[in-house]
Amino acid sequence: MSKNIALITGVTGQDGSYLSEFLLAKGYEVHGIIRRSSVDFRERIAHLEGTPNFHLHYADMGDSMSLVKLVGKVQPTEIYNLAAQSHVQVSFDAPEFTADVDAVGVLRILEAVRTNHLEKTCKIYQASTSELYGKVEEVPQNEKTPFHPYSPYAVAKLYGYWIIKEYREAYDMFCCSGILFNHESERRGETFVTRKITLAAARIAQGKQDCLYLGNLDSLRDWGYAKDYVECMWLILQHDKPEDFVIATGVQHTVREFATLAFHYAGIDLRWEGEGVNEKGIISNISNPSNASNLKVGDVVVAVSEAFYRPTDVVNLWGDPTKAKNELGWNPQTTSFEQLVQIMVKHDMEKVAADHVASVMRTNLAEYLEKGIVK
Ligand code: NAP
Ligand code: F7E
Repeated sequence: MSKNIALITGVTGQDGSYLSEFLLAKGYEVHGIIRRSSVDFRERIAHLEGTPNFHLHYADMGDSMSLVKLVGKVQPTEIYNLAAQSHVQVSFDAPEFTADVDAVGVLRILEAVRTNHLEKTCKIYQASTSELYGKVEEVPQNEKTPFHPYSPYAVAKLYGYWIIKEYREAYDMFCCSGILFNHESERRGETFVTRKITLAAARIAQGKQDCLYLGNLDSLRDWGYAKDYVECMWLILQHDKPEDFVIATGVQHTVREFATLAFHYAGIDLRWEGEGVNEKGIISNISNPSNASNLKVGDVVVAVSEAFYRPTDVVNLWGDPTKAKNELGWNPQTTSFEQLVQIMVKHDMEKVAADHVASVMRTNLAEYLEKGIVK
């Protein structure tokens, strides 16, 4: 039997790290693309480095030659194209870079496969996104819902979606899009709204931060757990024919609801007062007071800042995962919204506490060294 060899672009990201673990557990040889950075600690995959079937290679989505050479060297049977400038708000500040990596980058991967004559043996998964629905034309959204991208990120991803479809039809390649709705985890980047909230709730509960500033609290998202979603990426490539799938939980919540629940799990109940930019999250009850915090009922711990409003914002994402459920046998309710928030808050409460202990130890050590107590 031929060996399963996966090449993952974006291996250092949230999804890349979970997908690597998933594929290694299935016996795959996993190759990941990394790029040079001045800080070489790759936090999300550090625990995998040194694993016999796990290999990292330098390349870049902006560098065709590096991709062609790497695809030729690795001879993958499956490529998971997860690399992207994935932050919607950042795409307004760096639209050209976003287009290069998120749009033309997809083309570069497809051409790297063709240049190496692997189009009949290598399947390709493309990380498409619910942001394609943008200024939504129907709710909930499924595989037939028209697209209306509403940010430079979404427009770039739309090119990726269509070029994948084009190569499938023109060259009979097994390439597919997973149209994934927001998926979060304790490994989520710290500037996405969910992780920003869970980290801030943990810091505020432990007296390390006074207030959390957010943008649009009314925005609706269909949030799932990233660990559950990487299974779908694999299932899409194991399907008998190449097709696109919506991956979502089918349940919608506002940013405000996410924040209310996250603070609750951190021991702080909130009530909301005011509207728009004047809305505030105010403490109504403290169930788990930390010695380190001086919090009291009535304190404002969440406020709105216009700095986090977007020139155009996608405000009503709600996915219909029926096709994935019926054709891939995937369960969209493996982890509930409540469980997801709880997992993230528990992780961040522990992280903030551990960071505090580490900082106290560093301070003590510096003092002991200065006084000559330790040498
Ligand atoms: P992420 O945590 O932001 O990870 C992005 C990855 O892309 C990182 O490994 C990053 O490398 C890499 N990358 C960026 N530019 C690159 C370049 N020029 N060359 C090589 N690698 C580059 O994103 P994620 O949340 O795991 O998402 C994975 C994919 O799914 C992305 O394509 C995203 O757009 C898409 N998506 C995500 C969601 C979601 O809710 N998470 C939903 C739908 C679609 P560095 O570590 O070096 O920066
Ligand atoms: O924003 C609102 C914001 O940045 C969610 C990426 O993985 O999922 C992600 O994109 C909502 C938006 O994710 C803040 O305006 C309010 O309406 O967490 P986010 P996103 O833009 O949905 C999709 C599916 C992807 O494909 C992307 O790669 O929350 N919001 N206040 C805020 N958002 C942020 N970041 N920060 C705030 O303070």
